[in-house]
Amino acid sequence: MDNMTDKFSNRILLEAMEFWGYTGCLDSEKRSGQKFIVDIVLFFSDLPATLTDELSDTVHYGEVFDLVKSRVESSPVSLIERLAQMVVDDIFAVFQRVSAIDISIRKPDAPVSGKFQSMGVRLVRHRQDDFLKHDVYLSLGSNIGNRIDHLRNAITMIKDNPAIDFVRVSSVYETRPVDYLQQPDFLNIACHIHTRLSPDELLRFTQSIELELGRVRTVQKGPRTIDIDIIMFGDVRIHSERLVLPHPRMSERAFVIVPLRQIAPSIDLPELDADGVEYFGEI
Ligand code: PH2
Ligand code: MG
Ligand code: MG
Repeated sequence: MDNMTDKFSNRILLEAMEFWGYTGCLDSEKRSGQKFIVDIVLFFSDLPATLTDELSDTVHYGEVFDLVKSRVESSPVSLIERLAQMVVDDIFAVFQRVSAIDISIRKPDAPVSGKFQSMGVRLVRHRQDDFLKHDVYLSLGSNIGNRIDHLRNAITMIKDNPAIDFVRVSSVYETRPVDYLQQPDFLNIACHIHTRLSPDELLRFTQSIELELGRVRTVQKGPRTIDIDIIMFGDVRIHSERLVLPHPRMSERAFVIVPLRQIAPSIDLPELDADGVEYFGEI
C-alpha cells in the first residue's frame, strides 16, 4: 500500500456511505436485509481537474455513490468479500481514470452475539494493466498553412488511438522559429498522454500522423505542416538512431518548455527566457 500512496497522490474519499443490503449467509439476512457501511478511497495517478476545474476531468463522487448503492442494495451474494470485489469491478469498468481502490464494507448489526462496533472486510485493488502504462509528453508544432487546424487534427488523431489515454493539452503558443530562422512563426502545444505503446511504436504512430497531415521533409528543421516530437517517455532513457529520450534539446527550447510547464507543473523544468513565445489561444 505504501508505493500506492507515493504513486497515486490524488484521492477521492467516499466515507461512511450507508445502504440497506441483503448480503449475508443467513436466510434472515438475505430476507430482511441490514445496514451496510461502505468506505471507499479512489486513487488517481493524475487528476487534471485540480488545474482545470472541470468535472469532466475527474470522477463525479455522486455517480460513484449511485453505482455502489445499486450494487450493494441488489446483489444476492452471501459474502461481503464477494460484494466488495463486485463493487471494485464495477468502479474500474465505469471510471477509467481510477487507478486503484481501497474499499471497506462493514455490517454494524451483523448477527453475531456479543459487543462489537462492526464486522467487515477491506480490499485494496490496483487496476491490473496500469503498471504497464507510461506517462508521455509530446511537443507539437506547425508553421505552414492553417496551423491551428493541423494541430487540432493531430490531437484528434492522438485521442482516437485506442492504445492512448489522452490526459491533457496545453494552450497554443505562437513562437518565433529557432535554429533555422528563415521560416514563418510556429504554433506550438504540448500534450500529456498515457500509453502502453513502446517508444518505437509511439514514434511510428506520430510519424504516421505527420505523413497523413501532409508533412514533406525538405529542409532539416525547416517549415512543416506538423511536427510531433516525443519529449519524455516515463523514466525511459534511449539513445538510438531513431529516437533520443528524453528529447536532448528540450531544456533549451522555450517553445517546448513553456507549454510543457503549463500541463506538467510537478516536473522539474528549467526556467527559460520565454522571449519569442506568446500565448495565442486554446486548441
Ligand atoms: N521546431 C523545430 C525547429 N525550430 N522553432 C519553433 N519556434 N517551434 C518549433 O516547433 C520548432 C522550431 C524543429 O522541429
Ligand atoms: Mg521538432
Ligand atoms: Mg520532429
